[in-house]
Parts: sequence; structure tokens; C-alpha cells
Amino acid sequence: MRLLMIGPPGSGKGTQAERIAAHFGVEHISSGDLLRQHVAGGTSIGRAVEERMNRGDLVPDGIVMDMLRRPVEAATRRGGYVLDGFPRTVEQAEAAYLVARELGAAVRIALYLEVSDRELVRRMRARGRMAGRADDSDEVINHRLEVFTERTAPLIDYYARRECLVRVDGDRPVDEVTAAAIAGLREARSQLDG
Ligand code: B4P
Repeated sequence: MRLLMIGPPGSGKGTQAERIAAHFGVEHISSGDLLRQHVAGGTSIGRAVEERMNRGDLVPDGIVMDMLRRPVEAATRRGGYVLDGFPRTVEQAEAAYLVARELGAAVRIALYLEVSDRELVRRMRARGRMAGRADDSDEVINHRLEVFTERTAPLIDYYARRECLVRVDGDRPVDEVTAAAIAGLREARSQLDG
């Protein structure tokens, strides 16, 4: 399985990607987690992206693409992946498609987690109190939602046109969202294979 997770900030991409990857026995790769590890480790990538992440802006496409290339290729060889947080823009999706096609590893399914703005804000505020993430302050949360609408939401149409989009109502308790996602993915896979 090669799956992309799309959703607004705080929609539960990380939460669900981990569970879906475990269910299908593939790797979970998170662009956000990898970037945060670079920031925490003070690497050159970390220093280049820290300010943008703290402001709630996307980091440059080239940095994300270079950072993900190796883990994605390795996971493809080992049977697949759930890629959470990438692509974030149509440009990233197009560039990734060209690379993946060369490797014979084009993605077949994208899962979109739909969650109301009100619930997104509630979750990110709660996470801000628990985990102290610099991008979970009120001002940055609003900016991240705007960035999603402008830059990432067009991906929903992009994948719907390619007939590989699975939509899941993410506005429910974690276990219910996981069950709906797995059911939707099984159906999509049987249609693709059938
Ligand atoms: P991400 O790490 O992708 O962060 P996110 O969108 O906030 O989180 P996610 O949707 O995974 O939510 P989570 O499961 O944690 O991105 C962070 C930053 O990295 C971006 O702003 C950008 O700067 C940069 N970045 C990443 N990828 C990039 C790319 N491709 N290009 C450019 N820049 C990129 O869930 C949120 C909270 O809700 C958690 O506390 C969770 O416990 C809770 N929760 C989850 N599901 C729930 C449910 N069903 N009910 C109640 N609570 C729930």
C-alpha cells in the first residue's frame, strides 16, 4: 500500500496514519515529525525551517522533497507506506508523481480527513497546552488554517479528478475515524484491483 494523508492542521493525520500503517503492515512517514526532529537536532535543515514552522508557514518544497526521498524509497522497497503531511501543495504532488513514476511507485490512494474549523481549533489549543508546540498558539493556528485553504485544499480536487480520493469524516472519536478510514481504504483497493 502507498497512501497519502491529506487534512487540515490538527485533523488527526498523524494520529490516524500511525494506526492505518500498523493495520496494513506498512511504514508511517510524517513530514512534520521529520522536520520537527531536524529542528530539535539543530541540523542545517532544522535551522532553515524553524522560523517558518513556528509562524505556521509551509517550508520550501525542495527541502521537503529532498528530506523525504530516501525514507520513501526505502519504505517502497519494504512494501509501502502511509505518508502523512505530504504533499501540501499541488506543486509538491506533481513533482512527487514524476519521481514516483520513474521508480514504478506512483501513489494510488489519497485519504482526506474532513474536520470542522471549530473542532480543529479546539484540538490544536488542547495540544498546545499538552505538548507545547510553538505552532499551536491562537494566532499561528488561524494562519495555518488559511495556509491550508489557500495552498493545500486544491489537492482535494487534484486527487478526486484522478479518482483515487477516499474522504473520511474526521470529526468523530479516534477509533471511529480509524474504522471508517480502514473500511474506505479496503473498498478503494478492491475497486482499483478489480
Ligand atoms: P504536521 O506535523 O503535518 O502537523 P498537523 O497538521 O498540525 O497535525 P496532524 O493533522 O498530524 O494532527 P494530529 O494527529 O497531531 O505539520 C506541521 C508543520 O510542518 C506545518 O505547519 C509546516 O510548516 C511543516 N510541514 C509539514 N509537511 C510539510 C510539507 N509537505 N510541505 C511544507 N511544509 C510542511 O492531531 C492533532 C491533535 O488532535 C492531537 O493532539 C491529537 O491527539 C488530537 N486528535 C486527533 N484525532 C482526534 C479525534 N478524532 N478526536 C479528538 N482529538 C483528536
